[in-house]
Amino acid sequence: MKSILIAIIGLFFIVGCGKDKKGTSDQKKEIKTVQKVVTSSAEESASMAADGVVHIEIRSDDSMKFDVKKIVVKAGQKVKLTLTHSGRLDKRIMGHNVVILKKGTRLSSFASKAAASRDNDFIPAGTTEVIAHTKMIGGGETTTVEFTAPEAGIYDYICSFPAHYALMKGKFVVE
Ligand SMILES: [Cu+2]
Repeated sequence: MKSILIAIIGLFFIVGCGKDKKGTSDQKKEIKTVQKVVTSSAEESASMAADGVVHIEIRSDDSMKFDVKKIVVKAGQKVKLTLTHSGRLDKRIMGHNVVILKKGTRLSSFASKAAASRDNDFIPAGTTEVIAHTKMIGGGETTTVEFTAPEAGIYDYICSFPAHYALMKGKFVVE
């Protein structure tokens, strides 16, 4: 599964490179970065602050990826999740958010409902499938959401911008 994912992302990256005229050394550097993100799937960035709130930082840019693929917290813990978009593209073109979904939610069906909800920041109106979500942001923006971690289990998180969830997803693990 992991090797397939690397292949897909690799392909995506090569296609992306073909479009611009960056130098070879630049390309090499970026490829390395992408591989690092994919191979370190256990990566997480949860740190406990003095106030007992767990701070999680997820970064994204103009490519469709999160730098964090797995987050581990404790049940009932207060979580402060910050998403940064360090790219340059507008949120109408390359918008990102983080949506943590309840257990049992089918990613493909949720994603298609979200894609049809442009008016509502790509969150289906009245949905009962979302535990927490940030707002949708574009390049240069940062957003934060605070919530309480649900009961123990493994939850999916995605970016709900149309078609992004195929690459922009991870596991939110509650112990
Ligand atoms: Cu996105």
